[in-house]
Amino acid sequence: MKLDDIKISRAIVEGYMEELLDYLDMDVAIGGGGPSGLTAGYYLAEAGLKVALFERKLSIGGGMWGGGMMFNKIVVQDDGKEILDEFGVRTEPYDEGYHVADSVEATATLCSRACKAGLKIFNLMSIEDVMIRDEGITGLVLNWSSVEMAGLHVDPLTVRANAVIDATGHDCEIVRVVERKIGPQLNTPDGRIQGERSMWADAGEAALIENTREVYPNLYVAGMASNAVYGAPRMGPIFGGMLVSGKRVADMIIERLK
Ligand code: 48F
Repeated sequence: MKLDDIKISRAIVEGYMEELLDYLDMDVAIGGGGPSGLTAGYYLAEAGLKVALFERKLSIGGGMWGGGMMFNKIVVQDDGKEILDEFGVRTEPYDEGYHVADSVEATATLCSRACKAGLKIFNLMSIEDVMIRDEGITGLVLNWSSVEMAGLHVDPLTVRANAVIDATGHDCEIVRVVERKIGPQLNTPDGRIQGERSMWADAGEAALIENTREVYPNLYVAGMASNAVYGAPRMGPIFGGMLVSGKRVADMIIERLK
């Protein structure tokens, strides 16, 4: 077969544009492709919802590839192991209630299973703003990460969603935009972002589940963004809470939208 370079270009441009057009309207838009965003995306897609995830970086997986200080292992507790089991990620028992997984296998598998479940991932896109209407958040404002990185003066485009998840990690970037735009109206004690506390695995993991919630109408937080918004500790390379938080936010949205 003789290859036609232009046909290859056409296949890529047509395929991408078709999907981008399709996802201008969706049920759920997720910001951030770390463990919590991927887990949420998997369960939402499994439930039959139309869901896309927007990730700033080239690679999906956020802070899970590097394990702890580049020792590429992650630790999960029993409830996190149950989720890894469902994904088909192998774990080794360590001590009672502690399980160890290879972070590369875990990250790659989460990404693969979420895509196969029907989650559409757009990488290399940065969320720079949200759409705010009377009823709450109604969508995301996106631009190419390369535009952001180069500091180019290029206007963004928008996508509409019935629910948005901030899974952007420690910086809780989506909630931060909302706070900046509308002032202290978040569902937190003083309406503002409370800020992440110093590392304490036990307290951080316990608080995370409680903190996985709707922080403003139609805007949910999951993963490390939850603890950053609600003023709870970070927890380092223990990932059970991230997975459970992703599942929890998915369950909350499924119950609401279905
Ligand atoms: O940081 P990240 O892995 O978030 P997570 O799911 O998991 C946290 C753990 O990795 C770890 C931890 C475990 O105890 O504390 O840190 O809460 O992934 C967040 C992803 O969001 C992307 C970012 O590139 C990363 O891949 N991201 C952040 N801001 C934006 C964004 C944005 N404005 N637009 C698009 N993507």
